[in-house]
Amino acid sequence: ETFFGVMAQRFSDAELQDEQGIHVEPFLRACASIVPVLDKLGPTAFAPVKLDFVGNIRKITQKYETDRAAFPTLQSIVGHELSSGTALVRNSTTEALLWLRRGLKFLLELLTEVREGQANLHVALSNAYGRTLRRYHGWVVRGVFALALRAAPALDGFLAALTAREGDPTGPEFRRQLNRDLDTYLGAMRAQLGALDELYEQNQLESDRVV
Ligand code: 6S8
Repeated sequence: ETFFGVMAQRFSDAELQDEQGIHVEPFLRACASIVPVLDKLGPTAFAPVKLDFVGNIRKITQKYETDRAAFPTLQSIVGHELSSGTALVRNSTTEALLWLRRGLKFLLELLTEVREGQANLHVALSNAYGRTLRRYHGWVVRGVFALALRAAPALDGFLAALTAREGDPTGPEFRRQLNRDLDTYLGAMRAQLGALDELYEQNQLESDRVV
């Protein structure tokens, strides 16, 4: 059994609602469910990555909790900030979601590389990074990525972190199950990120500012 079989909440459990609204709670739970794998892979080496990722989940949660009824979907939160003119201010929820979304795109690309058979995790990580986060990072943050890359395990270690229990086999049967789980997981993730892309493009919330 793979991690995807036992994780608390998957993107595939947070189905897209009418008019492509993404419900806040299942989406944020699906994001939070990724964190245990990061902890398993390297609590120290990936601490900055985790801090950033969890920080953005927390920022969106806090906004959501100010008025759950008014904010059923991510779109409703961004829409509210757009109409009050606060979407583009520093530390807005729209900004937190922008970065959360970028991190998820990185993960989507990484897992897609693995699903498609990339046997070298470092290559998969570099490819995913080059296609997603790298363009938004200045040299300091690129250095943080380089350090994370050095701390990353080989593919076997990564796959071991994706087993549900200690001692699960990483043989062909596990791999087949993992591929099936990834197809479901990545399909749902791609759909939700696509809906968020649309939200950000339509409202010109995309930014190419480098951090
Ligand atoms: C901007 C920026 N955030 C921040 O400055 C950067 C932080 C450090 C990121 C380094 C990049 C490293 C990525 C490599 C990951 C390697 C994993 C290795 C696994 C083997 C923004 O920050 C704030 O977010 C925003 O709130 C606001 O304050 O300007 C704004 C103001 O600044 C980023 O670039 C976002 C980086 C997010 C990376 C998240 C990746 C986590 C996802 C998954 C990792 C792998 C998990 C394992 C598989 C799980 C299977 C289910």
